[in-house]
Amino acid sequence: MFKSIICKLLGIKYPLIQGGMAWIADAELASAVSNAGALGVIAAGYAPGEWVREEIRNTKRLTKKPFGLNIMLLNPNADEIARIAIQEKVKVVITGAGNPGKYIEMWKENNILVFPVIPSVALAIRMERAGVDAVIAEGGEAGGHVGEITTMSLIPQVADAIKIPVLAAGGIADGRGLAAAWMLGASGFQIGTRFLVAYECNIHKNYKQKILTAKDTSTIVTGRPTGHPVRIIKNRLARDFQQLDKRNASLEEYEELGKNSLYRAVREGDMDYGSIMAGQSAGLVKKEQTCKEIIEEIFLEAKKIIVEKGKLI
Ligand code: TUI
Repeated sequence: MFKSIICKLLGIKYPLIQGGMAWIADAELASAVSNAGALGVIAAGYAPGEWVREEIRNTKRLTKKPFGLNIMLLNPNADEIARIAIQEKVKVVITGAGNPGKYIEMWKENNILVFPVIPSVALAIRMERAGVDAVIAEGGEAGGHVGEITTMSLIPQVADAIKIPVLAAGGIADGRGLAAAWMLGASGFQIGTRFLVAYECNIHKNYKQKILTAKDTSTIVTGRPTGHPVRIIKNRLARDFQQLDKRNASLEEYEELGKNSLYRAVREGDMDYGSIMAGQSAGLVKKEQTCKEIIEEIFLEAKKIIVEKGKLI
């Protein structure tokens, strides 16, 4: 069950990709996810190229299974990282926060699979035409930089609009969400928030605690006027960003407030002025587990639900 085209394309057991969380998704997390049979992903985030190269090499030491590299296209080093993906023979590149059009030909010539994250049908169509292998359609429930359309509405519309495989992201944290996304037409999934509390996830314990105690209403999207809206857990930083949103502040003011804020949350555990990126599904995340336990539990639950609900029809 859930054996899909994505398993075949990537050479993995479960059609699940770990979200490419900036400052968070390192070699340890990526290799743990890959060793458990899904696709682990290193997040380049805002990191320099040399850090990315090192993490790719470290991941290769920690797993013999396939893994991916997430390139966040707002990174000023994106061009260099795009070339590092080729030099280091990465199997699959996932892109976020922009249109990867200018890199696609070069990656495809080097036999790299390309899975862009897209927030709309229009971009999905453009990406299919540009020759990508699959798209990750991400609903606005996701954490971090988000689009406006919800997963429930986005997945079936993207699935109808293109022929290449669609992976669903945003709001999925358990077997119920995964089963629902499968029914909407997804042949694979991306999960970020639930992996934040994995034992193999190297973030500050305060960050994990925030996820474990989050409720349905704990997150908020700020920064819409900048064109780069971001979903984070509500705290003093979120409140100050909201003030900027209200008075149409300048980009410089956003930059000043946001500077190093993700690092402050992830590494220093600053829960007041750190940027605690998380999806709305944080309210579903109640316990720390290994990546293997998380993955196996989600797929077992999804399978049970589909079988049991099927009997009612
Ligand atoms: O990229 C993400 N999530 C992220 S990136 C990030 S780092 C960051 N920090 C502060 C501000 C901005 C970024 C934290 N979380 N998810 C994938 C994603 N991609 N969501 C939305 C998009 C997207 C948006 C516009 C993809 C393509 C796109 O194209 C616009 C265009 O250029 O056509």
